[in-house]
Amino acid sequence: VEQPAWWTRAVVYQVYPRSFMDSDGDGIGDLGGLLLRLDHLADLGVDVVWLSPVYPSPQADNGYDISDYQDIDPLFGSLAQLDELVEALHARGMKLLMDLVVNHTSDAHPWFVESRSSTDDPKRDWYWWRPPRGGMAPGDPGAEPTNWQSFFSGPVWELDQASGEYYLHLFDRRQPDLNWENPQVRQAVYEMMRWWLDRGVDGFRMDVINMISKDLRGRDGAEDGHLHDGPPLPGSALGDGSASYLCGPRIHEFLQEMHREVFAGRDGALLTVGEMPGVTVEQARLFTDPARGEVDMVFQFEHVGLDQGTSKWDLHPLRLRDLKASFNRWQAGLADVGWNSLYWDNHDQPRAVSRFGDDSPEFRRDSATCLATLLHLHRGTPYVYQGEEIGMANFPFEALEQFRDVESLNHHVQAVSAGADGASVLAGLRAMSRDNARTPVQWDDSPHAGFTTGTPWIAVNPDHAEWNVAAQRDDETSVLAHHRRLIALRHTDDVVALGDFTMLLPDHDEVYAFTRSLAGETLLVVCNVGRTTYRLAELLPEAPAAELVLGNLPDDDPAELRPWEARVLRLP
Ligand code: TEU
Repeated sequence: VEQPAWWTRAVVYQVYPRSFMDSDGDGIGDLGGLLLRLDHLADLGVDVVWLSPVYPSPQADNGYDISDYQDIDPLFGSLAQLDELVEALHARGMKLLMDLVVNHTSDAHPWFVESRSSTDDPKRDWYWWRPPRGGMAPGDPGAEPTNWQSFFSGPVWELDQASGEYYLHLFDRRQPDLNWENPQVRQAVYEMMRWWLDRGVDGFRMDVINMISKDLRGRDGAEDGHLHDGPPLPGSALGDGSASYLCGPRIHEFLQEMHREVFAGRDGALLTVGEMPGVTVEQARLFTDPARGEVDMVFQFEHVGLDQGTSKWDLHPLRLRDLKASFNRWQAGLADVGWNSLYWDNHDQPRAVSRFGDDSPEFRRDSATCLATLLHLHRGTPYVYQGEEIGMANFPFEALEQFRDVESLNHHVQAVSAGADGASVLAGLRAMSRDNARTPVQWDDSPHAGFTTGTPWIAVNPDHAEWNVAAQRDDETSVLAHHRRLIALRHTDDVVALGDFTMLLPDHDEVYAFTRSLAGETLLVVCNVGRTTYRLAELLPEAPAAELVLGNLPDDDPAELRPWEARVLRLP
């Protein structure tokens, strides 16, 4: 019998370096700061650190616009410090995942600078260049080769005046997309990846990796024929091109090639996770089937889309039964083949306690620990995003000047110029802006929360006086202590790591319950995702008599399930 992979019992912690810890007083977090805080991670018990990009970058998208894949931006430190980080993490039994952003580069990357320099430059074909739409002049309204809207508002095509051609950028115009059809591009990426692995890093989180294969052929199959327009997007003059670039025709071929060229022969101790917006369960089974040699697990986006309407700014209340149906489908779909990653938060999502929990003073601690229990007890590898372990909440944004994120700022410009009312655009930003996740980690109650001695690049949440690491470190009832226990439980309990998943009470509007079973042992997990008190026996007759393995509230009445209470019980 084959041993389950090491990462089936691992927990990953994501560091967004700009907001984690600043060591030099410039107000921006750095590697020196991360090195100072490794004890926090060791104390939490996490196994892997995923580090968001620290490479040289103009920082148009906080480092997701890379201008050199094989160095460290002086803003964050040096290669020597990166080596020091690898060594220090390994010494503590932790691994390091680098962020691999190879769907696009920065427009300042030498590859793009060369590519744009002339239409016959050898690197011209490393990016997606196209002439204006048939018969139109460069720059004419609507002359973009397709009608696709970019993730960060506006068209995905940017005109280069010098050549009269457009280049493709699915994200910001300063993030041109690499052309993976060109084998030289792929080899250059693989070589860079091997260089990092040789340096001692333990794997990669792969940014929007399901977008690297694109179909830009026209309807008649000709490259320069009429390209595919997408269906119109609600409230926009532009269209949805995702059918042409999400999980495109060669995506599995490219990932298998990458696996052969980069990971083959050294996979065992490594970890790969592919970030895949729009991926379906059926596709994820293929991506994560170990026999196919693609990636170990994927980030899917279904559960973080359930509280949205036609766009991420169009808010809808989450219905718990939809969340259960979604998780249940992913648990079942990747049960016999493949593996799930589990997350509420990352640097692109608002804070879970504010979004899915209840960040009012009365229920903030309890809802943060309830959500954590719910997530960590599923089958899959849990990801903890910096600050989540202390219940950090959304920022009380009041004015546009407080935002930093390119996505938020572009959206505001676009929405207001399209006639939307400023106050309602701001309300959407307040709830959904990625900046909610990007305010500095709250280490203590000092003026800048112990994050920096300078002026932080984005404001520290005013709630840091109460909500901070120092206040929770020695408090066994804290959100932090609860995360420590959940992580330890996954390390010690085979049922948590490997047990089968069965959803219970699928239609209940407030209680989320399931079992995990392995070799005759069963854990029952019951979480009250709301403010009502329930008689436990009326929900799950076997629960009151079961042994409590872990709970998030003081255990004074086993018969009752109180607001935001979560219990992990062992059935006899
Ligand atoms: O994000 C990809 C992505 O599609 C989203 O999470 C995106 O940020 C969100 O949907 C916008 O509404 C990845 C990175 O995680 C993100 O930080 C980068 O900005 C993006 O790719 C481009 O590299």
